[in-house]
Amino acid sequence: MGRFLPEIPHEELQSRRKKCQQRMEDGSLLLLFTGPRQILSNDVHHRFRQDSDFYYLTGLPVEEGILALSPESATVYIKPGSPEKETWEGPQPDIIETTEISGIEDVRPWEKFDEDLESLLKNRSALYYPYSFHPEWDQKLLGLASRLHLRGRGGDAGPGSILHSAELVHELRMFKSDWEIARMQETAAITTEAHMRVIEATRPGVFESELEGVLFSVFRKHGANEAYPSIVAGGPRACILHYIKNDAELKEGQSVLMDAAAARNYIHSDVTRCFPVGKRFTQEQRTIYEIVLKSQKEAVAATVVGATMDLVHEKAVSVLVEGLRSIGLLKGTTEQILEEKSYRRFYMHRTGHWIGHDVHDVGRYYIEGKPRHYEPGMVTTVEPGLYIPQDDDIPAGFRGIGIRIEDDVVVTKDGPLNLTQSMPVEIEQIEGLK
Ligand SMILES: [Mn+2]
Repeated sequence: MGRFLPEIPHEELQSRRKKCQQRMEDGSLLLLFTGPRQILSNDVHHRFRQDSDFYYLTGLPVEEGILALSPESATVYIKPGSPEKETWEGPQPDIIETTEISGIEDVRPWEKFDEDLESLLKNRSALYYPYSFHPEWDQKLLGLASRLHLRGRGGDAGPGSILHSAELVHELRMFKSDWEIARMQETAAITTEAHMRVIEATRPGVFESELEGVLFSVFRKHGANEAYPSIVAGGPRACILHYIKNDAELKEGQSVLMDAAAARNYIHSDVTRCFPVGKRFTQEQRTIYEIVLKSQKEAVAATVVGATMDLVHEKAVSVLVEGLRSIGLLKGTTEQILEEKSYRRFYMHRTGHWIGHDVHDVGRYYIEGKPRHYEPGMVTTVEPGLYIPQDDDIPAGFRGIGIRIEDDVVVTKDGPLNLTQSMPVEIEQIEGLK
């Protein structure tokens, strides 16, 4: 093996491509493109982030590549590196290395794509591609497809229909293989280690940014990166759902909401834990924490074959509502509260989302307008929370408390498999780390 270690075994990639090919219409073609490099500022780019669909089917890190998949064949076009590019950016896979990484035998240089394009599109029953994602490809593909139709007298035609590649690839990506679940377990373990290091390092006077640095050092130690911008929110900032400034000083008596997780080779975790800045939660923080924990446990237990995202959400909401009624923050009957949705003052987001090669993973949540039933191999987050506003009608001790507890759960035929179950979640466990 040469300069590149494949990140995904060939058998795994081949099984994904085969499943994709079996879902394609006879005589159709799928085209996928690498993601464009994003600019950070001026002429400096972000770290390259591969297109998830392209990576899922090829395992290739190349910045300029095209996958052409028909029900019978797979071809990859790549721009091999030049000595000059390699001086600046290091080794780029050549034709042979591209085969070694992807297991795809037919690898061609980028320039060949323009030559091949007409024969690739001609007389196809359908073309699947991520339309309106790359305007330059839209122009090229739609332009040629339409010219082929105009030349119909010669006996040829363009693709009969154009379908979004999501129809094919995203549906496959929803169902995780055993190999993917094992990788998700690894990122969950890295995430667990990072959270525990942060909880140990938290004390009054520490800044949120320092804790973010602790997370990052654990992620990088394991060759991972942050799966999304980490949220390290002390005190009332926990009620800002997408707080990512992470620049404030932590004070005794506050709790921290940390929504942060690792991703490695485009396999993501998404985990939230809450912990006190000092040694112990306050009584009010503890009260809110216990309500959210009960809700989260029941929602995880409800993540079973045949359930739906909506059912799990309703389960989580019902426990939160009972808890808020018991401490007087919500008044009225449960039915009224659910009917009027007055709980949304304290719980305004959904309870879960798919997770995988994207942190908010692809795949439909509804089929023909109805919530989709859980099937084995689907992976979802379960993340109820409560966010108590700093309003005059709220008892002082509860104002500004924000608690969310989030784990990643695999639906299996034997019940929910919580990938982050080894992470401390009970109050005693969390306070025990301090
Ligand atoms: Mn999440």
